[in-house]
Amino acid sequence: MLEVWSWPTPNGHKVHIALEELGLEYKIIAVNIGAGDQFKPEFLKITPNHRIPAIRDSEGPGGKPFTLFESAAIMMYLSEKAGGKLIPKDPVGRWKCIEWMMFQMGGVGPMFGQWNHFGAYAPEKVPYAITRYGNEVQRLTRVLNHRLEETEWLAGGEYSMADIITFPWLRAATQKSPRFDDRGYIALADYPGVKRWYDAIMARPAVQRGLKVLADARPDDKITDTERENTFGATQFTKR
Ligand SMILES: N[C@@H](CCC(=O)N[C@@H](CS)C(=O)NCC(=O)O)C(=O)O
Repeated sequence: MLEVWSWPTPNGHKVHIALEELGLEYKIIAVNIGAGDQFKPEFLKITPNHRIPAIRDSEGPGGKPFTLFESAAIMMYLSEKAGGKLIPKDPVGRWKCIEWMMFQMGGVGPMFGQWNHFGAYAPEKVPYAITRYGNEVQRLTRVLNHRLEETEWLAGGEYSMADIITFPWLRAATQKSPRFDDRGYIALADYPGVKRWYDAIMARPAVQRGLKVLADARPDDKITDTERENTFGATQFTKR
């Protein structure tokens, strides 16, 4: 049994999409991070970092129970479990896939995340932070655009985990939602390479299925005081 502890945020979506693309069976356990579920002892047994996504595989390496956190590590593990699907086999493609996965983990995720934070979640507006992270979002999207004007997919000629891990962040930066109306959006029309890639990913049935996982669990609304406290307030620093 593969248990996936998750919530419908970009970091959750990437794993939901990967699971649907790989055709693995899994059980979703909702961790409502706005309500503080991430601090429950049963979740902290799976990840010491109280962040989604995290998994527990009752048939891990050596047939033994195994836990894993950090979305990129989870996606590599799932690929291996499915016989190596979605990470290219040839060395160039494989390393390019890992390169762009790291670019997401070290660049796109943290910078887009801070833009969301200061643009939509922070209790007061800090213009410097909104400009700083907004500029980084534009810069990183230009980097992706350069790549996607040269190659069909981020790893090169084939769709891979590198595309799946990056796509949900672009979706959150472009799709209209009351949550992000004050922050603003990036326009895909300004990035033709990214737009072609984005539309091709969005059209995949497994992606549509992945986006539906837990979709009704989280209102698409502005952040509440309770959510703000649990995800960014003192609770964060007193529980760990
Ligand atoms: N680097 C981590 C980031 C995970 C992460 O930031 N998850 C957020 C949701 S998108 C979370 O669980 N936040 C809960 C909290 O901050 O307590 C990954 O890629 O898995």
